[in-house]
Amino acid sequence: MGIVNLTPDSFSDGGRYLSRDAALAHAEQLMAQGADILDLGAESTRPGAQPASIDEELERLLPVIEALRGAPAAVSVDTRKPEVMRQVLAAGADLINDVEGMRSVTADPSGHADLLAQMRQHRTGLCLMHMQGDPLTMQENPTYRDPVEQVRGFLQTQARELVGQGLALDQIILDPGIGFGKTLEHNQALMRRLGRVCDLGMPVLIGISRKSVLGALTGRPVQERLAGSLAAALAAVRSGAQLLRVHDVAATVDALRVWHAFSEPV
Ligand code: HH2
Repeated sequence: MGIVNLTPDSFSDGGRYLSRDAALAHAEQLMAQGADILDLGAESTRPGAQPASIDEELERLLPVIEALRGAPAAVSVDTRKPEVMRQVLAAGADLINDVEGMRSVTADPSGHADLLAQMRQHRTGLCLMHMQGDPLTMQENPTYRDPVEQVRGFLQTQARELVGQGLALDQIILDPGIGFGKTLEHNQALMRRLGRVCDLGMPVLIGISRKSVLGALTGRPVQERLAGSLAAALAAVRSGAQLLRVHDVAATVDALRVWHAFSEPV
């Protein structure tokens, strides 16, 4: 999954692909490099980020989704807002990636009956991510009794709720949410014991590309985290991840090819 940020303020490339044309050129490049999914995001969720309005998100997303109709990659939209989900699905998006794990929908399923129906009908893929708190404050003092079991429990509950609302299990992808309300130790525990999330029986996605956890381990600024990102991607795959959300698609594809060629099948 290649990242296309249509934001002014994402942590590593905010502002670079704000215009429709710049975003499309970037999307084309990521597909040529081997991305199977494009993840379009119009609201940064980095720690401390300010929320975007529904209109701002839609103004940034809709022209790009329309231009990507018929593209060889699936189009995912990274959004927390049910109204944005509704409109991007109507415009042709294939997947919804919600960093809040669809909490707003499961808290009020009857209020979102039309969105759930749309997702059932189109067999929309749905990535449920775990986040403690919200982006404004999540890194202030994240605390867990047991991060792995709590994250697993949250993802299991959300997936069950949605299956209870008629979505199929094979529409759902799980993501422990590296860096979202988590210290280095929490992230490390989740990466090392990812099997506890994989054993829920749904594909697992990891987004760790260029994140500050890599800065904490290497001392490198965001522009110098490619080696760390590749090592983390391989560690995630070895632990059972089936999808990787990355900025550097070409380098990740190469790393995976070589690693698969020389590894025992897992
Ligand atoms: N991380 C970010 C955004 N969306 N979605 C999923 N499923 N998993 C992630 O780990 C994830 C995500 C980070 O967002 P942001 O800070 O805006 O930057 P970028 O989009 O460049 O990664």
